[in-house]
Amino acid sequence: MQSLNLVKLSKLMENITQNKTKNNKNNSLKPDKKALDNIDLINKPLSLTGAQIIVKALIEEGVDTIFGYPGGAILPFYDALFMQNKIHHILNRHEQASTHAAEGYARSTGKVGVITVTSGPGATNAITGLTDAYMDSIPLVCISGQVATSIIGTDGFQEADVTGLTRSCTKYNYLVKDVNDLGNIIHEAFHIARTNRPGPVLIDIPKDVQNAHGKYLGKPSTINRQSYKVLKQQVSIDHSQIDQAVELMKNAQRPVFYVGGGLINSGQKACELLRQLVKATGFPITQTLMGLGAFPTSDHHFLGMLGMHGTYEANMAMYECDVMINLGARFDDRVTGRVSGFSPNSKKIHVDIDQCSINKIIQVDVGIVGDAENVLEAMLDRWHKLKNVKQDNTKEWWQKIAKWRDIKSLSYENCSKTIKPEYAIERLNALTKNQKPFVSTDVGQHQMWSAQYITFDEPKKWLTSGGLGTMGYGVPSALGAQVANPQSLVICVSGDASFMMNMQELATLKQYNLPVKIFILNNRYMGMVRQWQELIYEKRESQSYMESLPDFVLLAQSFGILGIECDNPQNLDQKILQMINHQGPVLFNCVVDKSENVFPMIPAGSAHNEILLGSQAKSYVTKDINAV
Ligand SMILES: Cc1cc2nc3c(=O)[nH]c(=O)nc-3n(C[C@H](O)[C@H](O)[C@H](O)COP(=O)(O)OP(=O)(O)OC[C@H]3O[C@@H](n4cnc5c(N)ncnc54)[C@H](O)[C@@H]3O)c2cc1C
Ligand SMILES: Cc1ncc(C[n+]2csc(CCOP(=O)(O)OP(=O)(O)O)c2C)c(N)n1
Repeated sequence: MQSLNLVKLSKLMENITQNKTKNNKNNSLKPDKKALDNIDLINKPLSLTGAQIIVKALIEEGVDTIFGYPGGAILPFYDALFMQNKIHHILNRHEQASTHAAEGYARSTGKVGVITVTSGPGATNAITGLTDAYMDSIPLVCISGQVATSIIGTDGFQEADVTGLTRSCTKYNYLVKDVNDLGNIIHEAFHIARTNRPGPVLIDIPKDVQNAHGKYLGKPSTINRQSYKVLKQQVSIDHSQIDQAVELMKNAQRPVFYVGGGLINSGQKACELLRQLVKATGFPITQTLMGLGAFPTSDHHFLGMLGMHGTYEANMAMYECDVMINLGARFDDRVTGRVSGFSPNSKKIHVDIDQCSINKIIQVDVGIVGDAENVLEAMLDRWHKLKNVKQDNTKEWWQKIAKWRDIKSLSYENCSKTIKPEYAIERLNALTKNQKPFVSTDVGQHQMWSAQYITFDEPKKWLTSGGLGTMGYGVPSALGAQVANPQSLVICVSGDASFMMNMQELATLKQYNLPVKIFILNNRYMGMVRQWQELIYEKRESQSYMESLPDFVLLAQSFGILGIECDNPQNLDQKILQMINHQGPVLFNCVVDKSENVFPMIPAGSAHNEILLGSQAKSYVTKDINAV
């Protein structure tokens, strides 16, 4: 059987070679793209090259798209890729962009994003994106080429200790030494990336392993790793803890749900169960930057985002609540502020799939380890069985919240001459929200204004770099989301400084005609840095002014895409409409007020009740604000 397969394979390779020669004679580079597909896995076990095994295993994992950049050590794989037509390869212009594109693809679909890079600089360029995905729990598989095994450790050309370098920024990593292990490793990598707390997994594959022949047995029906158990498949949640949690909720007078990115990871059903629980309990809810969209932000139970740039009502509710229910959030320091002043008088419930998250930063009264979907199902079931729940337990609490809401902490002084950045985002939202766009951002003030003013009524629509705060994330992640969702409107809100960190991706957008709309809030500053310098460093604007910027319209044109500029609030709507009605990619240079700051703001190290308000909101503050 096996020898028959080898005969088949060698015939096939002969055909491929003949085809290639023929094609080359015709000066055409088109190969027989079906060649690799024709290798029949039914007649397993089959000897393939390592490179072919990678392609086959990716196809069996259902991979339709990979983002990457070739180079010497990954060329065998790129050659095998050339011989098939199931996987679409997007050629980014920088490996960092490939990783963010894969993140955008993954976050917007719930699938694993895949990246392929070469050894040395290819792999090191991917490290920022891997770290970003690690911080934000995004499932990725990164395949890196490595120098041949005989050269490893000799400072070979383009050699880097990639497994060493990525050990702390991946959920798991592998250096494959034997081609016969390759197939299983790839399937295991996908399994690890997507299950439990998702994250990036790297597989470093030396060039000789890609060239060697080995056996591939196909995708195993189950993956059993002694040290790795999948929580979602374990139905046995600790019901005594669910009972304790629901008992606290039942007696709460000032409860608040604090919901994070874990809900988005858990999936659509978890988000639906959350809606049901909020409806059943009538409790207010706040979401982290990473959680936006898990619960509809237009619902009246939603208090706005919490944390450093969260709303007054969300932060005050967190400060004064008596029961806090954290669902899939990790008590990040942008959220807690000074830990000793965080939600000082509440009983705390924390639901997280990662055991290590519980009691890591904030000591809780009830810690439940589990997938949000399973836990919410159990909580809801328990809540419905409760008897004698007082309907008006939280009436006074809602009255207090209404007073906090009256402050209108997101209000700002608008202007008829210059475009206020908040206004620009509000208009962008108003003119696009009926299309339910995917929105990515870069990092800085524009990111916070987007979080504050854009409506997110569905999960997976919001793509932002929360944990690492990576400038340069916005354009490529939007690109990845657009590849995954070709019919959807995809907008990237960026800043002039962040945009320039990955602007080479305009070429990728053009090449694949990906109609991403890039909306730059151009304040000529690293605005967020300038804001801190103004508020904390007595206005010493050290290195935060962008003295030289390109002409963004001409820049867009030079890449062959449409550039639009607007500096007048009166023209803004019409130009935004021009942008969204354009069929292809657009670079929109929105020239905004240079000196606007993001408010509210809780200075780092302060507590939630030490929140700073903008001047407009301050004017709404009344003396009896806390008197209910
Ligand atoms: C300039 C800037 C300003 C920022 N300001 C703010 C701010 O004002 N407010 C704010 O909220 N953030 C802010 N952030 C983001 C902040 O740094 C963190 O990224 C964010 O708060 C973390 O969100 P999260 O707690 O939802 O955690 P995530 O990073 O999304 O982590 C998710 C948690 O859920 C768990 N989990 C994963 N899957 C599941 C599952 N299936 N079931 C259950 N649990 C699961 C994980 O183990 C993890 O603990 C800012 C970032 C930047 C760059
Ligand atoms: C790669 C990287 N370098 C530095 C920073 C620190 N940083 C955070 S926000 C910011 C300024 C961003 O400026 P811009 O993109 O113009 O956005 P704005 O704040 O003006 O909206 C900087 C430098 C970062 N987050 N990421």
